Amino acid sequence: MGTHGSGRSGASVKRKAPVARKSAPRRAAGAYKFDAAAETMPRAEIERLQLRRLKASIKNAYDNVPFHRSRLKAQGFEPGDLKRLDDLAGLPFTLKTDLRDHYPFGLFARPRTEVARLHASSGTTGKPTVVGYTAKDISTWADLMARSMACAGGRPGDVIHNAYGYGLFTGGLGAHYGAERLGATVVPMSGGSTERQIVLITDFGARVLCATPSYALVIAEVAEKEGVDLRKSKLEIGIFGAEPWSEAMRREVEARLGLRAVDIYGLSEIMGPGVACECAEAQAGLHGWEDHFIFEVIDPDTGKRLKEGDTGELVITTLTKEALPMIRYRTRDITRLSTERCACGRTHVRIKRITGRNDDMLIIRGVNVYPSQVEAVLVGLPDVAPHYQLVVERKGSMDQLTVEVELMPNVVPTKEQRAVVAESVRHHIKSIIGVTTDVTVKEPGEIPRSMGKAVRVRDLRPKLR
Ligand code: DLL
Repeated sequence: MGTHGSGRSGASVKRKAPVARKSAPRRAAGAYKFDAAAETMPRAEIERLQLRRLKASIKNAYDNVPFHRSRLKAQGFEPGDLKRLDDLAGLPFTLKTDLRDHYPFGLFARPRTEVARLHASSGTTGKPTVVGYTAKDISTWADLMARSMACAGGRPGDVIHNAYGYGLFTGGLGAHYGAERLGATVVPMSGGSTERQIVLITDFGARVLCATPSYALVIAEVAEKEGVDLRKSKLEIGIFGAEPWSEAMRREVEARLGLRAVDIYGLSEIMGPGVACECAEAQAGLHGWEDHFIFEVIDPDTGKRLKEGDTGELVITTLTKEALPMIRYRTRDITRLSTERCACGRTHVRIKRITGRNDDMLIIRGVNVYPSQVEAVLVGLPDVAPHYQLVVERKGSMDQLTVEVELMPNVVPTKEQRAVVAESVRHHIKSIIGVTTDVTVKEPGEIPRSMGKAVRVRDLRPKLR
């Protein structure tokens, strides 16, 4: 920390305990204020705050969401029964399918008229997962995102180039509001038009780049091809997330863009980006903001809570969300936790790098894709058999998804017919799921049939370390 207006680059931040600034940093009206007390709170105090907020959050869910109320009641649980933080471990999990089953607004704890914004991410089938925010939720999110950006080394007065996608995806607007709250100048670039990104990064003097790590590498590659040396630009910090990435990838992108790359984590169901973020000082795990969330790691098979340091599935409970309180949401993300004090001085738990997921969701260039969604698209198309495989490869620094489909046996497999089917599959997947794919049209019977569970995905990407 200590990076607010200090003039030091992210790369040279010293390892020292955070210090609150004496003079207020230059800020836009209502902007984020660095709160050392919140980020370096003794753990006993964090837990006291969590218990108080958890009681209120469970009551919000119980009073206002019939789904939560009936499940808690079925266990004989009333909100007043929650006495200790550990009591949370006895409550039921919430799953992504619960959101789908109550599509679109059934898990909201506020009437639609109090919902200021909706976002959506891929659901497991045709319907997206819809999330909602009150005006206060959006403000809390902006605070946490500004806190995350400051933690990553961003500071008021920075130019923040935001290449996360704008729209229903939480990345673009999440980073946007956070950058404004921080008191930075935000460039709302969104993804794509890579040549233009490079011109604007250079001309506007961006110090911070927000993007998925794979897109950051694309920016580096295109710049190199064009003979632009972004290492000589003003870029100092990359705030990269929304997909799993490795230490090797971090080193690569840092070397090629000449910046310090920091990992940021979040998910729409819980809030969006800014649930947790690494600090520039240690780059050793993501500080999970425990004044707003409770993090647990469970054994994905038994559902039992694991002890600190053990690897399992991350489960998150929200403490301050108004519109969409979440009780023990199973993220499917695999990681481990550490409450060991960080070199930066922050006391909030660290979530170690997310190494993968324990469901079949793929993240292709930042877009979440479930095989079942692709299946739902294919089943609706004429001439295409319901047999398919998804092949994921790394081409350069980008993930490429190829959908292998089969023609129906009654279709004459001319070259033209294949081309028509390929284009139709590509077009429908792009417009319904939002991801660009290659399509290979195979002969009837060519896709391998399975005796047990069908193998839907061939993931040929190098494994994360
Ligand atoms: O990806 C929110 C986000 C935007 C995070 C920008 C960071 C930056 P969803 O689209 O709902 O939300 O996808 C959430 O993405 O459950 C993880 O599987 C994956 N994910 C997000 N951040 C990371 C990360 C946004 N740093 C899902 N490392 C999550 C690994 C990540 N996986």
